[in-house]
Amino acid sequence: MTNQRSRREILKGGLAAAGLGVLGIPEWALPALAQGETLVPFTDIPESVRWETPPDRRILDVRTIDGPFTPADKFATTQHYGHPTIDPAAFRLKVSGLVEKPLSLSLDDLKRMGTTDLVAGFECSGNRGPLQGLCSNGRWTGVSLKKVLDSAAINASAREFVFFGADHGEEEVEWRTQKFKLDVPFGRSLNREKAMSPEIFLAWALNGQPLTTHQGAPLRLIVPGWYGVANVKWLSQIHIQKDAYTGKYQTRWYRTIKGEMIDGEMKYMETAVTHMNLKSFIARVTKNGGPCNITGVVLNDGTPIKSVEVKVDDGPWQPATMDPSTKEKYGWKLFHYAWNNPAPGDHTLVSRVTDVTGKMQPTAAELETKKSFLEENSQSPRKVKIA
Ligand SMILES: Nc1nc2c(c(=O)[nH]1)N[C@H]1C(S)=C(S)[C@@H](COP(=O)(O)O)O[C@H]1N2
Ligand SMILES: [Mo]
Repeated sequence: MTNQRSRREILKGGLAAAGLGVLGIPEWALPALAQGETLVPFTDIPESVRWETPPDRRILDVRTIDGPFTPADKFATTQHYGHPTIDPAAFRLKVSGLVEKPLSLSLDDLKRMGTTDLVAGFECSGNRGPLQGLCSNGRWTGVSLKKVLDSAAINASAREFVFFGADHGEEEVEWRTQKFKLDVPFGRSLNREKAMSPEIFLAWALNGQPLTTHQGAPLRLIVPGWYGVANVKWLSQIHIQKDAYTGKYQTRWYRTIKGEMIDGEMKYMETAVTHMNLKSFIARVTKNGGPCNITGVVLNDGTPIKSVEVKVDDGPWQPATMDPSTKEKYGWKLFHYAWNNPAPGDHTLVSRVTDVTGKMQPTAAELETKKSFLEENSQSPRKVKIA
């Protein structure tokens, strides 16, 4: 038995036990296939993948992507402290600190401040190949954060805007030779300029339905074009201060350590995880008789896209076509590539995206000096088998 064969047999066995089809996903979860169309199997799915994830986490099976919006019950989801319990009737968003008018707003108060839609997709900064399942795209309904902040009358001295979730946990906080165990909320901050920019959004609905607990009900922050961690769920308080916020998930966990050549010397620099780096990946391959159709996803910070190319095995880069249904600035973009008459056997497929500034998705080799695993946006190969 070859390695590959045994891996596939094991995968099959495990899936049968879980009551799933050979593809590892319930039949109803698959997008409709055209008549005569079949899904081409990926052969690089790690044995360790658990499609049946714990109830508060979920990866998106990217093979099910068939349109611009991810349904709420498939939307990728994760967090650090589990789900908090919030009574929506008693819920108030507090705005405190360096403001003339501290606020305590119910969801209805917020809705009266205006209701607009924003299409935004994001990925967790830990998302990576081959599965790339920690990303999704949605149509959010809510209000511009700036409207809320303007009504609180922000003090001129305000510099740092801290967003706290209702979720919390015990953390060890070190000071000099002392260690304290403190119960702290999940918090993330934005500087004044970013917090006051008009696209920052407070959302109470996804795809036309109230947020579920998984997505941060009743209210979450959306920082369009930034990695998932910025989008604070179960948002309960905005505290405005002068000093930099130094919570664990602000200044320690969501950092990238990467070597850069500066004046001929390698310097290891640490940067904050903020806007999404330019990424594309192949999500799904289908076959209709001879030809195959490859569908993929582009995520970035909203900079317009110039092109996506696809490479089959050692062939040349070939242009893919952008899907006209995904044109929103901060939404993910889908692309398609017609792979005509692929030979039976194993193949490697990879995509790369270029934006209008000329920036191109890096190769894995170009990211070699990145020591921490977040912000992994390199070209992401997939392996398939044509029957
Ligand atoms: N309150 C709160 N918000 C949070 C987190 C958290 O732990 N607590 N995790 C962040 C991270 S790391 C990610 S990737 C996204 C995930 O959002 P989703 O579950 O809607 O995909 O939520 C972000 N917002
Ligand atoms: Mo994340």
